[in-house]
Amino acid sequence: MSDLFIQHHLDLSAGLDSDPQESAEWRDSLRAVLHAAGPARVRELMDMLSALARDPSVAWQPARGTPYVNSISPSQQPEFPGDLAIEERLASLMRWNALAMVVRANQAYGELGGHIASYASAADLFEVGFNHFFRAGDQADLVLFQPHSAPGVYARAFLEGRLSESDVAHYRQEIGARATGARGLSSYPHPWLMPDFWQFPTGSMGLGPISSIYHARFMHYLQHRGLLDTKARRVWGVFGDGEMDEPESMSALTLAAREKLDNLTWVVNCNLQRLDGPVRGNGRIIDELEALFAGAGWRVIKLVWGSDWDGLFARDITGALARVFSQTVDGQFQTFAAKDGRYNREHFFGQDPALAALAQGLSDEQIDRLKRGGHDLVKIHAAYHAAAHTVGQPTVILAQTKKGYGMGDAGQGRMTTHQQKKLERTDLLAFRNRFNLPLTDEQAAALEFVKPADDSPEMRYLHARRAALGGTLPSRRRQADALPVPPLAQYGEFALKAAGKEMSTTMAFVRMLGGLLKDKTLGPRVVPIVADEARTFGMANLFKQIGIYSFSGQNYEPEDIGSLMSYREATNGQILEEGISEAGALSSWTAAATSYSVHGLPMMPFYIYYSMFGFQRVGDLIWAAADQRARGFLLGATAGRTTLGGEGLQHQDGSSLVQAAQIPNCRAYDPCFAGEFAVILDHGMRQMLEDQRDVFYYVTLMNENYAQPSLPAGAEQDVIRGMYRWADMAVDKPVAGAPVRLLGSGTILREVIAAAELLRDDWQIASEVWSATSFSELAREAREVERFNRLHPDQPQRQSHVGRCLAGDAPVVAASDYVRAWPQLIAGSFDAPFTVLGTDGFGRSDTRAALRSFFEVNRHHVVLATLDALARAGRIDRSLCAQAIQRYGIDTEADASWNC
Ligand SMILES: Cc1ncc(C[n+]2csc(CCOP(=O)(O)OP(=O)(O)O)c2C)c(N)n1
Repeated sequence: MSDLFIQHHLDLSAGLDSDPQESAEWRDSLRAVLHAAGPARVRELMDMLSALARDPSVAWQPARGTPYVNSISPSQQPEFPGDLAIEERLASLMRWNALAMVVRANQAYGELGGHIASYASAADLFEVGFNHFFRAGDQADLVLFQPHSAPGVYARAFLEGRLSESDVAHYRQEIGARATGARGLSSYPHPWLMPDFWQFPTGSMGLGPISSIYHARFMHYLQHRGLLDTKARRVWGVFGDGEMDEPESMSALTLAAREKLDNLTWVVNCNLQRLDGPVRGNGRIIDELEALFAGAGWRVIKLVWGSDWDGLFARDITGALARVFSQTVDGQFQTFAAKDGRYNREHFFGQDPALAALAQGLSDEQIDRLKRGGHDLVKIHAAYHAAAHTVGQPTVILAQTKKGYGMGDAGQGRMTTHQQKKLERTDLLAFRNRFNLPLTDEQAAALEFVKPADDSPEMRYLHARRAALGGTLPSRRRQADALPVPPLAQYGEFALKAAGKEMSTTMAFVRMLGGLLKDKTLGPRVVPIVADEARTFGMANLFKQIGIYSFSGQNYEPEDIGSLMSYREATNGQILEEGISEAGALSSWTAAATSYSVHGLPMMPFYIYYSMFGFQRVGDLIWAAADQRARGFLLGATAGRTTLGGEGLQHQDGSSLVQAAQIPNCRAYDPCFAGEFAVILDHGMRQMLEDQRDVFYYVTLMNENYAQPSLPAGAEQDVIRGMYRWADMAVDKPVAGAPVRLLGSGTILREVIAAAELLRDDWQIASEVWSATSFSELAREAREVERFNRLHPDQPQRQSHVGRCLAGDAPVVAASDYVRAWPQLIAGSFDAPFTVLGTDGFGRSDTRAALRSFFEVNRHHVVLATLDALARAGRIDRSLCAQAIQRYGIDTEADASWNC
């Protein structure tokens, strides 16, 4: 037991001790046990005593938090296994090249932006990982980097020879770089933009942290299901202390501890600052995070002070340091970081005579150079080493650093440092001096990149360390072995040839999923994911059949054990039941959907959820998954504003498809019939698993039961393209000339079909009925065709699928269960007049029929809209509209408050 801890205790209890002599006896006894029997015995005794003290009559509670010192004492530090001097030189080179990259880009184009100060604070944390821990190759670790420290990662890749000088000179110039033959470097980690390099998109704060937890969990899942040996691999995440404020960062901490994710280490770079100012100016972020993480069940390693402080602590027999630290808030620590040695002597050490005495042997320069823990390679190594050897718990390392470390007056600890991206000549020279960089004044002022000769000790060391750790990183695998998809007939025949059988598309999906799970090759790779809605979607039978994944199996007898559908958790369970966490479920989905790349093992995740709680709720996570080139299915169940009757405003989804359409590699579909869904499912799996396309699918599923027709012969290709001709409603003597064209999507197709029948029977108007399975796919192709035609006026003009289907001037009327913007995606892609009905506005709770009438998307409104379109086109007399209003009892003064 260190004197420091005892002193800290004495400080805290000073004046509160009712019997100091008795206290001293207890303290001495404990100390004696420690010396005689060691720490394990102390822990035993403490466990026993604290159990006794927790008796309700005593009501003892442990104090939260530990002193503001390192969790690992000098005596516990393993010997540093590297060459400290070389590593420090390398870290200095990384710092310089990263800084030069940002400043150069901004000298050339002031608008490019970039960050220097964050990596300046994180460089040592990154470097120890790169030199000693982050493994690459077959047993690669997963490393998530703080996004705005990307220049540091590029700087390393430059020294490693993976990026050329021209590449790093084109930081944030991805488009311009092409003309020069260089590779432009993306601002932040974006696998979409640098698919061989970045693995994990972390640019949106909070998503890296939550994602890292679910990646670590998914590695356990693969291990426990016997699919892949991931035992030796770890997940490392280096994040900011400000980033910990994001709800996503914190939301899965308990899951990580509950699932004993000892393959997970977070390094939180506590530079005490975020963008605008201090993270906790009036408190201490390290204390706050310590309590949070420890409370959630993580091992917390505080890495607060560097080795230079060890001697000060050893000499500090009065405990003055711990006392002063306990009274110093982060805002003040930041000021100390921004000021020089002289100021710190006066204002930090000068606070207490005992401290002033401690500082007496130090020059101002030495005081200035006293390192915080996160800048000390030896201490960082000790912390990482401890984390990597922790069993049964995830670990967080809370590393105290200085933001803008080494930037001197230009940035260290400054309020404005986050956005500092231009440095004056004097600042550059000062930085050069501070880190002993081999640059002349002119070279430094010209921001020359530094790369030592290949046979220099630094470069040989750098390469040797990476070779020992399996290769370079980050490095992303683009493809994996193709996974064969079973023939659709094997599991989807019932849907293709439904012949009027009544079911919902959700039921059809669940049945197809059951079939896929039985396939010997694909079955084990299927990952069904739910966020506490499996019963809602009729999937409860899967609980027993394939089990719910639980790393600890099932240690209780489920209440429904006798039933066919009993709740079954199992170590090798296949379903990921994420509880009520859409963010968690989406993160799991992403882990599975990128397994082909991260693990070389393609998986096929199906995350089925309340569609309203998808793009709207976790849209940014979906965007990041898209960036990460995820491959899998998102199934927006209970879809549609009027199809999920009853549930009302918060639940009824009228917009997901439009949001999905904005994601470039998302293929969004709104099928009405089970047969259409089957074709989309088959096509999607082939695209992703066999052809290895970096796309994912969003498909709506309905909870409405209706008769499912067989899919018309030969419709498959057009289902995928986005529309196919469902039926022709012919009339002997049509009153409006050529048939009008009616488009329906999702369940509203059924209203459109009914409207076509009314047009035929009541108005002798012929129509073509088209099932529009995907307005976004139609629009995507139409855009491509339009662009080609515009840019190639001298070549034969092309025609898009939608242009072909809707050629001519027959009016087109479209209706869906989504906002008008969904069908309007194809507006402009054909010449005929276009009328769109949709469900814009807030939802209401009522029956489907009432809702469809209210939102004016039912068959009567489709008929009226068609008559109106024909009248506007001069094909029929306008009086027919009034007749229709009367005939169908349409309330012309109805509440239209949906259009608020
Ligand atoms: C969701 C989201 N919100 C805001 C930002 C903009 N942003 C980038 S870095 C940053 C501050 C980060 O502070 P911290 O996590 O403490 O890291 P530091 O740069 O201090 O190391 C902010 C607000 C972002 N990238 N993502």
